Amino acid sequence: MRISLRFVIPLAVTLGAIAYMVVPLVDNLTLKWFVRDLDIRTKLITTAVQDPFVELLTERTRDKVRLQRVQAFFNRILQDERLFALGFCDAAGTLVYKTPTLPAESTCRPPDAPPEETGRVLENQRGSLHVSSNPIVLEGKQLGELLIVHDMSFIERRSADTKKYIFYLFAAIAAVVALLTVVIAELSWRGLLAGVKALISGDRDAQALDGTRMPELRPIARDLQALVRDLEAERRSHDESQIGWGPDALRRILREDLKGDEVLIVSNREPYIHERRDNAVEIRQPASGLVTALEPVMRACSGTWIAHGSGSADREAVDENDRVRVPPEHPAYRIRRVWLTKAEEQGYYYGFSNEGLWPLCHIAHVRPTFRAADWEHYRTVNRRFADVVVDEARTPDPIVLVQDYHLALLPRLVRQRLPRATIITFWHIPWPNPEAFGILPWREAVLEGLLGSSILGFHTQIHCNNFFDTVDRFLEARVNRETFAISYGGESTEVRRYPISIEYPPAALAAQPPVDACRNRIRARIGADPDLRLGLGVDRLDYTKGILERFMAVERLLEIEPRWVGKFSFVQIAAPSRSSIDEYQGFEARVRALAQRINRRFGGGGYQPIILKVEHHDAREVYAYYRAADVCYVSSLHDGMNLVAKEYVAARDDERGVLVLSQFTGAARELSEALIVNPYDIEQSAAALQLALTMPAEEQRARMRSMRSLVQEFNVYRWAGRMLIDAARMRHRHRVLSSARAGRLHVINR
Ligand code: ADQ
Repeated sequence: MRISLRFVIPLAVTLGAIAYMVVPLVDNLTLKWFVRDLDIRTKLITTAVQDPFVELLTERTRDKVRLQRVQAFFNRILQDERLFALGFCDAAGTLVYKTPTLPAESTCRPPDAPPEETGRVLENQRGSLHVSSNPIVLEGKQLGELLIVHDMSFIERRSADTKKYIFYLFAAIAAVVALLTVVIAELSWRGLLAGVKALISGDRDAQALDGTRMPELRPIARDLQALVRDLEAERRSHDESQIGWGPDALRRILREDLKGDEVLIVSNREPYIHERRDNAVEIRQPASGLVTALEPVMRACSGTWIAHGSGSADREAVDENDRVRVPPEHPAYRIRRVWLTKAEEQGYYYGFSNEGLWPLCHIAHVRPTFRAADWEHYRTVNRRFADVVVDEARTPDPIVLVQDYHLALLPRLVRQRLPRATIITFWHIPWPNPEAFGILPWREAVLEGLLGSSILGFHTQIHCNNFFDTVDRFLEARVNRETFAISYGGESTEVRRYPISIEYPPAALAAQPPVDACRNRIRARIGADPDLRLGLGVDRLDYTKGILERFMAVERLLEIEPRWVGKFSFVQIAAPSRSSIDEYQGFEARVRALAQRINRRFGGGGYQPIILKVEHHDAREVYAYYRAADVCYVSSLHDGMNLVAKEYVAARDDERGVLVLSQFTGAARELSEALIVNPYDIEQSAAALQLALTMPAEEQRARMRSMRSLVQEFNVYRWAGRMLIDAARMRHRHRVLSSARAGRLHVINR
């Protein structure tokens, strides 16, 4: 229907135009051309008859004889079928000779009339006649004028024929034009639709191609793209909020959005460590936020986790390819272990990563140490990890999730060898401002390494912004803060905020007894009265966690509120960490000394205000402490996120307990119902502890409920899922671009 209208309308319009404009125009033109032809013909005839006619006019004879001879002469000339009549006007303007056909309207011109350039057209009952007056001259003297009258009926006949043919011709052209209009309209409509669809689908690469094919779309493309991006973002956030985020959602993304594509995780720390104790091999999970976060992802996608084999029995546990399937009880994925020498581990892990990058990125007033030898080890180990990634990859375009500051050079190394891989790097610690980062002697190399990533993630927007500022300062890169992308060396890296979280509900919560039972059990374990109010700190023993400041706040609380002496204790669970580094040994010593001093000052008779447990705990054990504590104090001096804060909230299904949280954690940006403090401000922190210990149950419940729903909604599956969804979107775009390119090459090659 649409197509037939597109055909009929242009056809009707064209035929109308022929009838009302083309035919009269053609009529007029052909008449003009024929009149001009007749003028020329007349002149030819005049020239041809001039001499014999002059002879006739001037011969000495009687008038009657001359009349007969002229009549005969005229009759001979009139044998030409187009000539209709002839006449002769003498010099005085009197008609002297004429054929009987000469119409009365063909009169002689006055003797002094200027010569005629063209003939006149006369209409009489016979039709149209062409009349022209042609001078007959003898030796420069005009004898008179020869009237030559042409019959124009043949012109009308021809004109009618011409009109007919022209009408047919134009009708045929109209039909072709109408047909072409239909085809072109259909094609360009489809093209336009395809262009708009490409824009709407958010396919920037396809848009670029269509943009070159359809330059008319370019002016609106940018606006449309911005609109589409907004709509897409809105749709994504809408969709995201609709998803019930759990292992099934991740599996669905991996299956549907990523079509079961290969996933590799690369991190320094392995999720399971095999240790030899006495004569047995023990398997333990390290106290690491990173492992806590990524283990559920790996379980969901059954991929490969590449990590440093650091356990004393790790080599015994692997197969001939250095692989081991985990978790031990229900194997769901595999670890590929990377072996390092003692010197490499020392230089790469303890040296450059933890004495260099860690203090560089955390504002905790510990000076970073940069040694050239450590840097060399760091480069060597990053290359070795890259080799293993390439070795483990079964496809040319795996999704590689690179974890943390130990592997800053890896993204570029992998990109060079697997250019089609989607590399998502997540930086778990803060990113400093350019001034702070600028002291790193190999700052450009680290930045270049990270910019090998397809996507680079941080916990907070501040860290993303600091990264943009740093790249802007030290590299010749194009930083686009509107699209959150950095272009460097012809490649693009999207820099995004992905606040990490925890599994919800946490697996370690599943077998927990009720809160009251946990309270009693924990108090019994520390040899305390069941009514003792309990504060809790859970950390790796690290100077960034603010453990000293935390103890000082407890001390200050006991000073200003002595009623808590004997009635309140603070349990610090501190997992030993990086203990071969001097700074950490010194820190542990300072923590122990401060705890002892406070205990000496306020303790006695079995009561200890600070209960310090420097040891690793099983996750279930940690959760039992969370459930038993009245207050949990997270006092980090600087922390990317801090998962302890979220774990405490998740553990409190009784909606009781108070979280005191440092403003310098990423978590403080999300858990605003916590009591937010500056841990350097001991007075304020002590006041917050006091407030927590005296907070009415209703207020505790309201705050806890709100934080729990946030952690539930924004759990670790959502953190990983958002990255995977973004990776899927990016891969889809690249596929469209590649197939468009292939199509183009195909056309060019033909
Ligand atoms: P971490 O600095 O390790 O993580 P955090 O986020 O608090 O810090 O995670 C620590 C994890 O270890 C928690 O799951 C906690 O339960 C566990 N843990 C701590 N002490 C323990 C102990 N004694 N025994 C057993 N388990 C213990 C880094 C960054 C953080 C970021 C995470 C995740 O420094 O800012 O939140 O990565 O990205």
